[in-house]
Amino acid sequence: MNIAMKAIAALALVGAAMGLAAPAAAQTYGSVQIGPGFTPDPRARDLQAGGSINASGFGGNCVGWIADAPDYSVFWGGGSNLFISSVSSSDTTLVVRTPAGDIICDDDSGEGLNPAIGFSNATGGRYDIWVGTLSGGLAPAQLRISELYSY
Ligand SMILES: [Ca+2]
Repeated sequence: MNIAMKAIAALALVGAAMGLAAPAAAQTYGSVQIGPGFTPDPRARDLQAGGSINASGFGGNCVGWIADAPDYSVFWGGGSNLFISSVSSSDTTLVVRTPAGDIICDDDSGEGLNPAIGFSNATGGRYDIWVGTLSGGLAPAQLRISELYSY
């Protein structure tokens, strides 16, 4: 795993209303409500990455294929650092909608071809997360939510 803050992704703020599912859409793989000091760290969720939406349509550095509904949501208590990573033997990507509605994407900022997005002093609220596959199709991946590390 990387040292905390090492892999903070370049941010691509693409705007809120980019056609992603409405905030009320149910997450395919659930959600968690956590805050600074949460245990266990990381929270891990196995899922199938990928979907029928081309994330490059969101602009910026967004790439990969994602589902319509969010895969997972984190309801963050606010403060401290928040790292969102996907660990997979496939080349996966991340799309995250912040509590402010900004869309942030990453491809390979984690270990190997894993995507990782880090928020310093993360704003409290809801983070909707999509895990994509760079080349399309579905692939098993493990989403990891951490206050300490990217993966
Ligand atoms: Ca990747």
